[in-house]
Amino acid sequence: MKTKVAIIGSGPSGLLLGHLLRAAGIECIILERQTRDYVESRIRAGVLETVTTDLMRQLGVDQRMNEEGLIEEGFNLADGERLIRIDITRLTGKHVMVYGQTELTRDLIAAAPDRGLEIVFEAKDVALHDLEGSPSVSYSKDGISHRIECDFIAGCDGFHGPSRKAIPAHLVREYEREYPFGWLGVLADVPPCHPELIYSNGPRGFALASMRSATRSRYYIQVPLTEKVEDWPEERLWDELALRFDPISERGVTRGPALEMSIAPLRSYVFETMQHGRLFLAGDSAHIVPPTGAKGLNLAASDVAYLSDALIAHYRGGDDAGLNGYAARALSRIWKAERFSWYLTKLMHRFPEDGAFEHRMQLAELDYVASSEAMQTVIAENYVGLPL
Ligand code: RFL
Ligand code: PHB
Repeated sequence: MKTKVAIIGSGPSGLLLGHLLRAAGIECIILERQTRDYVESRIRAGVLETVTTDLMRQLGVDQRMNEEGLIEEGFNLADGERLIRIDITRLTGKHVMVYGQTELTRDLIAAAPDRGLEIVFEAKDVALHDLEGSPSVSYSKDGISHRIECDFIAGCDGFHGPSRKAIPAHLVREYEREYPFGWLGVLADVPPCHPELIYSNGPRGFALASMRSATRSRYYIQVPLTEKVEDWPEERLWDELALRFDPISERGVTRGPALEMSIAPLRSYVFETMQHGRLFLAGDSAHIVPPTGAKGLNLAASDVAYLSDALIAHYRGGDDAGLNGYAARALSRIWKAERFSWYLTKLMHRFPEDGAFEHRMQLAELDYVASSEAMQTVIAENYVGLPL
């Protein structure tokens, strides 16, 4: 088999890239290790920047998003006692949208056949070959081996995929920070406790009240890395959420059966070697942010906006400036989103190594944010997403 661009991974980065290339008439194919069902039911991000919603609109796959997505004109930071509202729209003229990554993924997969975008699910043993010469990707499906020869490989296979690992170790420049806690998340069909998101740094630690719709809530709390989902019977989690959000939210926490509960570790990571020969990395394969800034999916979208521009320029007129400059262009936005996610993580969580002084610093900073429009503007313009 032959194609122009072999894309590994059908998360948001691979799917958006595939659609952008197909819309420009460029042949490509997506290889995905998991089943379609698995990919479509993975619960992850919830907040989309304009960068991401604009791509969905440009691709004409925005109908359900326009109908069901919630426009968020502000969000709240809380210091345990009070809400500090960040009025995104007044401060930046923009807004974000609550629309689940799960829904976005479903929309992109559903639209693929009509747009001539082939996705091979359950592609096993994906391996990359000859990145500096004539690249190809091999895989097996139902016990049969396949090889796809291509011009370029897009590594959109997330943090654990094979693409990043195919880059020779001596070329690698990477930066990492792990955090000593994770987020325990719960999704339930109950109305959210508050009309807008609340990120809270209260006496019992960090918690986030988010949502997917007017009838579906998503909550998270900070937990030590040693804890497991089994340590958290549903009632224990609802009790904890009620303690944190009942005093500060409009309606208080409504309980309901959990549709999903999971623990995600928090990490900051940048793999600066985003290009090697004819391999280009995009999304979580090249960088991870802690979820506090709601940036991960949106960075995946901005990476593929740059990468699709560069590939289209290559095929239209042989102009390779975009491909040569891809990593530098993407990294300039990635590092700023890394900074913001790290900053908000530091401001809103209890770090086991921190004492009473550091907590006072957090409270003083939150008090400063509450009183300073300049600080609120800085937070709003980063949260809403920096321009492409
Ligand atoms: P993905 O989504 O991980 O997709 C990678 C795909 O590659 C496949 N794959 C392989 N395919 C073939 N062969 C192999 N060997 C393969 N190995 C892996 C995988 O099966 C998968 O389908 O990466 P992508 O596309 O770069 O997208 C990144 C986003 O998914 C991620 O950044 C966000 O979910 C992060 N994130 C959030 N981002 C936001 O912008 N806003 C948020 O509100 C937000 N909240 C979150 C989050 C992530 C979370 N978790 C669980 C990590 C909340 C949570 C709890
Ligand atoms: C979510 O709704 O899953 C969500 C929202 C905001 C974040 C992270 C996750 O910062």
